[in-house]
Amino acid sequence: MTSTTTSPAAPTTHRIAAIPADGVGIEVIDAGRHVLDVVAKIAGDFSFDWTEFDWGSEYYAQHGRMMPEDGLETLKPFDAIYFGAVGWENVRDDVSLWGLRLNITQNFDQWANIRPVRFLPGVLSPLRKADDTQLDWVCVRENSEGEYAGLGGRNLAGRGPGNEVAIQSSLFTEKGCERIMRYAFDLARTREVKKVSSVTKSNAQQYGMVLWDEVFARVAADYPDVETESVLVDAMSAKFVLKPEDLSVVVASNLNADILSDLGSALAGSLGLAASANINPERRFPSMFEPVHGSAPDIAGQGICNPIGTISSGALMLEHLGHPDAARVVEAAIENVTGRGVKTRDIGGSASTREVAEAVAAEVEALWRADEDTRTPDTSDAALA
Ligand code: GGG
Repeated sequence: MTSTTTSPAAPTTHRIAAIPADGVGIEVIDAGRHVLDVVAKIAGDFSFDWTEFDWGSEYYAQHGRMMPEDGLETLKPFDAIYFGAVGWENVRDDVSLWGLRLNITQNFDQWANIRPVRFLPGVLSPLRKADDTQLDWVCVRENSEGEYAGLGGRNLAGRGPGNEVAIQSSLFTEKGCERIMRYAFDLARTREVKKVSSVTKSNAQQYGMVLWDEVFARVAADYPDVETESVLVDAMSAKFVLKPEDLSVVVASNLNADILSDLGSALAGSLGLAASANINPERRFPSMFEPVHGSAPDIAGQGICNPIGTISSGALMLEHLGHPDAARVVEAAIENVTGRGVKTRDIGGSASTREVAEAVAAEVEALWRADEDTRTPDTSDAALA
């Protein structure tokens, strides 16, 4: 006789490489992992199998490099990477950045860097209009070329002090521009306000940025349902402050988006709030999730840094791994926790990093239980893959 009962599907295990790296990276990754483990436990249909790597500036002090020579090969089989922050005083900043973070983003072709700008309840924004205006936009950063192409060199040092020259070239390819712009348009279509703002500087940069503008116009023609604008980077920085309610998706080159997204998170209240996903949309390589902030040596090791950017990056990772319900619950938990005033000192509170993480984890648990009856199991292809 054949049994008609079906046993529940075995939980999916996601293999995650954690790279806390430098300074506050260690504290925020610890906090983020705590929340993610609680989410997985309570959701029940997935779990995390963490492998932590001690790569970073201390590793450099011992080995003369930021990560092992075969580090990329080691990372390749993982489902995702959860990254802290890079940069410490013992290693020149360009060496640490290129030796670890950019080594991963560039070689794993994580060409889309998604940086949401979220205004949270209970967090005071320096913008007065944030008090009574709904503000919420996403910076889409071209993450593989542009000003970060790493092309150039230095010469003529031999002529003596004051005579050296350097060239740092930007690289703009039609393919590189087109793929990030299509990503931005596709994202805009999922949002309430269907609009893409392209950030340019084609009045001064007559080659790369003119190509950028031309590709934007061509791609925009395929999305007639999405409103567009093209704004010079200087005007866009003013617009972030003066008319942010006009923004939904902002697509920009590598450097421009890096600067603008810092401005965005400062306007939302703190750099410590900003999340980021470095995505390889083709899924040929693992994608990497990290807070926007750096290693913050001035407060590192004190247990007072803000973990929200890292926890929110964890929500982006959950979404990427096929758990949108879990991602939404983490986002809602963060809102409830800041709304209740459980905040680190950069946003006007007195809670420690760990206290915020524990409060978010407890809130996740409470929200999940409250919503249990209405939630259906996640059976999407991505979740089952
Ligand atoms: N978690 C992000 C991080 O560590 N950033 C360090 C940094 O200096 N980044 C500069 C950049 O990526 O443009």
